[in-house]
Amino acid sequence: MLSVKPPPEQAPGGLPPRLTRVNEPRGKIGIVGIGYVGLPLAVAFAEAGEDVVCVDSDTAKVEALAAGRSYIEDIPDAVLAPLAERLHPTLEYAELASCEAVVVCVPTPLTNSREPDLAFLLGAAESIAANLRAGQLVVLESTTYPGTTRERLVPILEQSGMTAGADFHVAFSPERIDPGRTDYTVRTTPKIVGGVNAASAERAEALYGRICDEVVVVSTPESAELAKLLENIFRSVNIALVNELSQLCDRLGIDVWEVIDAAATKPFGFMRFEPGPGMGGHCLPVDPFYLAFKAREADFYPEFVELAGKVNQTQPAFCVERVERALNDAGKPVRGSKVLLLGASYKAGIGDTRESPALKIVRMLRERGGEVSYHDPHVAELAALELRSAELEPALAGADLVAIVTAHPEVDYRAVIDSAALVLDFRGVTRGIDADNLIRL
Ligand code: SAJ
Repeated sequence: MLSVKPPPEQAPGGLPPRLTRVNEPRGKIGIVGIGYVGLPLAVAFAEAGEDVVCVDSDTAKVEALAAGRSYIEDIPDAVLAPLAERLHPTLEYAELASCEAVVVCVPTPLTNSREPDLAFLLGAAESIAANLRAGQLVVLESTTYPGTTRERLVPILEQSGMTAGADFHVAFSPERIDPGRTDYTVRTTPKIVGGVNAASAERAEALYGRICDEVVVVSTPESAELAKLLENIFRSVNIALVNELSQLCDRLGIDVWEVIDAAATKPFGFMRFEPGPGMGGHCLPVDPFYLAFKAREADFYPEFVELAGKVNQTQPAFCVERVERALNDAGKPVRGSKVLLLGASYKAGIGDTRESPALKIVRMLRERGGEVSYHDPHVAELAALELRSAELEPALAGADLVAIVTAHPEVDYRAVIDSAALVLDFRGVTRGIDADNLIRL
């Protein structure tokens, strides 16, 4: 737990004392970007008794939050209702002037040429700088490459004429929001902080100590930035390994699921990852490119990391090849065949379709003349593909092939197998079931 330090001495001339102590006067907490990272954080601070200024450039989000309506699947309206007094959604950055700390949770996507796109971050930094007050702490939570906080954010904030680490404080603290996860929360997930100096780290430690059971202080923002990338790239590399293994097992005629189940019986030294139709979401497919970008600046080529990205990118095509072969074995070409995809979101239990492999599979099957539909209890429509989620029973009956792309827990897969002509399971959710019309990845 955090140590409480004695109150600071007064600096000469009545100005707020230069920042050397953690327990600065308590003002509001500012959150910039109230999306899937910012909103859970705002809720955590409000539940801890803080007044939270929630800034976003999306009028719809600000209006929804002002009306107590959530737009994040993991945060039901009932959670927001008791916090209405404490959450202050606004489009106005000027309201951050009353905050003791400002936490930045804006998107850090990729450009079309798969380079880091810091536009949202740099834009937010400009607006924060224009309203920056002495004594404030600014924390960046958006996932990014090491050096962003010190090399990109600080110079913009210092346009205020103040000095980072002296007149105001800056730290990086990676978000660890895992959509759909319930066993860990913002409070119970250890929070890493790295300050531009020791005083900034102390401030950030004190801030998160109000909402997190454990705060882990690292020596620099760069270490914190890279730790986040490592966490996610560790997953993308291991997912690539088992995806590649699934392609090899297909060649060798070995059941990849049996292999992984067997390996996972080892009580030490092995961590289970599962092959599938590919890797989606807004983090794992993106983060390796942030690392590679920074590495190239240092004339370093992280081939391992980039290779994992390439392997995961090939998995949707491998799944389409499996559909082609399964239909062919049933004497049907893809052209004109009705293919129903079960699950469109990028992973089970959520409705997020960003970078979902299902989108690529729909496009590739359509290119081959397939008539593709989907059913997903979490995704009502795929507007870009002009598709709406089909009613399950009639869709199962009418399909030549049903492919399980995302295995939502609320679907009865035994019933799917009983009522479909042919089922191809890309997620291994039918393990333990043997049926003539069932094929697994
Ligand atoms: N996937 C597999 N096989 C596996 C595990 C995942 O194919 O064994 C696929 C999933 O189906 C999905 C993709 O990978 O398409 C990513 O899913 P995920 O659950 O691994 O990751 P995210 O993107 O939903 O969330 C990750 C989490 N990172 C870690 O657990 C280290 C989350 O905690 C982060 O906060 C989040 O990234 C983020 O925002 O960075």
